[in-house]
Order: sequence, then C-alpha cells, then structure tokens
Amino acid sequence: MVMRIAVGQGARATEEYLAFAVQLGVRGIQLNTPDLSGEHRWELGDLVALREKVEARGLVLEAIENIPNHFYEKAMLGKPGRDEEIENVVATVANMGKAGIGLLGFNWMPNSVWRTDLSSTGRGGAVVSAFDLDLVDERTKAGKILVARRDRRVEDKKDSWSAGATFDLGAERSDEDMWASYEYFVKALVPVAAEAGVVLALHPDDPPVPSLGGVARIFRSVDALKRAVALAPGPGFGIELCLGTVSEMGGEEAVLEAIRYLGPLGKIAYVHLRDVSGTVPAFVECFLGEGNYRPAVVIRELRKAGFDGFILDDHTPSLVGDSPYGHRGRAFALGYIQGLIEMMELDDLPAPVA
Ligand SMILES: [Mn+2]
Repeated sequence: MVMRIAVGQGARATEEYLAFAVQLGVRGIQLNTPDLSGEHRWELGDLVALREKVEARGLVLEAIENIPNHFYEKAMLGKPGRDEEIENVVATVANMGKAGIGLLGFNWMPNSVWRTDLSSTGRGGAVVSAFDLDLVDERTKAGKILVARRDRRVEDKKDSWSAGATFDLGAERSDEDMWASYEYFVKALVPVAAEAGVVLALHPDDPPVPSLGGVARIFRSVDALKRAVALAPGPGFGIELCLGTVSEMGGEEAVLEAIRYLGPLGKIAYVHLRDVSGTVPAFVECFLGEGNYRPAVVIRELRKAGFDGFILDDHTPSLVGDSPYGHRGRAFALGYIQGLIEMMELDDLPAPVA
C-alpha cells in the first residue's frame, strides 16, 4: 500500500461516521474500542458484521484500536486470573484474523491516558487538553484528574473522559513488575497473532511519565519502544506510533529517532499524527504546525523510512462550533496531512517538461 490517511477514533461505525470518511475521500477507517457484545472477548460473527458494514460503504476497516481495558486488566497488573484473560484475548485475536481484520492497536496503561485539563485555551480560543505533572497530586486529591475511559467508549468527548483520580487498581506496580507482566502477555499472544494474520500494535504511554497513580508507565521513551520490538520478533507485532506521545517525550528529535529506527524494520504499524507544545513534565495539545515538530519534515521522514501504512489525526483541538467528535478539527488535520503527502509524492514524478 501507499502512505495514506484514515478517519479514526470513533467507537461506532455509524452512518454519520462512515459518511464523514467517504466525504473526506479516505480509503478506510479505524474504530477505537467498538461496542461489540461480549463481556470478556469479541466473537467472530460480530467482527465480520462490523467489517461488512464498513465495506458496504466502500471503505476498508484499517484497524481496531484497543480492546476494553477490563479484557486484560489483570494481565497488565500481573494479577491472578490473568491466564483466563489471556485465553480470551487470544480467542479475540484469532477471531479478528478469521474476520479479516488484520490490525489491533493496544496499550499497556492499566490506568489509561491522563490529562490535568481538558479545556485549556489554544490558538484563537480553540479548546485543547493539557497535562502538567506538578498538578497531578493536587488534582488527584481533588478528584479533578481526567482519565480517558477505555470501556464502552462513547462518541461524546465529554463522556469519554472520567473525572476523578485513579482507577482502583489495588496495588503499586514498579517498572520491573510492568515489564514482567508485559513480557508474559506478548509471549503468549504475539505468536498467535502472527498465525492469525493479525498485527498487534503497541501505543506508547500517554503521558510518558515514570508513573501515575502508583503504576509505572514503562513505554515512556523511544528506547522502551525499541525494547518492545526486540521482545516480540516476527510479523505479529508492531508499534502504533503515536507521534503526539513521542513528541511529549522529546519533541522533534525523539519523533525522528523513532521513525528512523522503527521504519526500516517495518515496525511502524500505523501512525497517530498530532502534536503538543512542550515535553513532559508539562505539555499542551495544539494544531499541527505550531507544536514541537515540523509536520512536513516528519511526513518526509516517514516516507524515507519506508512507511506505507495509514495515518490518523488521533486528537485535535476543538474549533469554534465543533462537534463532540471534533469534525472540524479533524477535517483540518486530515486535509493538512493529505496535502503534505501529495506534495511529497511529487518527488516520484518525472520533472515536468518545460
Ligand atoms: Mn495516540
């Protein structure tokens, strides 16, 4: 395939979501934590029906991102009962393969994505989210930490975040604990994924700080992503390369390092192309082109590194009059990325005859 954009981060293949994708002219969509039935695993029939619904609109289901957190929370925390969870995740991945859905994004954040502010003011009054590690303790105590809900994610942005401290996870977890539980999980799962024709794609930890709520966040550096690739060789594993999160780690330098390392190995499964201003411990989300990295440089680097998958906008600032899904902000970001890709593809064409 060629480098391309996709519409993503919706939870349901609604007619509106599919129409938006068709109108933007994308090849396909991604769905984040679709609300399929099943308390512990996803079934083949539901997955086939989902893919067919998308294809009936002339689109491709490029990927599913995230199974519900509770499908593998014990596995992430190394708790008793994890083997049963892993069996169900194995069954889910096998079903995805049989259903012809070849890419599953996942993450190793049992207490999810955190922000300290969801209504920070961006360019021209656009609404953006922000994180400041210095505020975490105080906001946690006041019940004002915003945690992205990973279960039954809903379209309304407001409802996709829960206010209020941490999940009750029962115990603290060190870096060593989280690496050990992670290794146990991927060693069981990645061979099954490879066999099923599914790529498991790991999202880095957002925000990439050493720990939150007592739980270590191990995927907080480009080196950690390299270690993840080394741990799971073969076609069943890749990185869901969230350049927003990598920018939070170390700005453009970290973003280029990740692309240059992972791209030639064929380990960039797909890309989240968004940016922030500032790096951990504090950052604010922003429009493309006003953040830590130069989007045109990054797109060019993705191409040089041999990336030929899809790119989505991930998060975007809320523009004036925007919808809960963020149609206006997303349309701007996707058009911006599409323009850069087309500009770069000019390099493939013969020079125009004068
Ligand atoms: Mn992301």
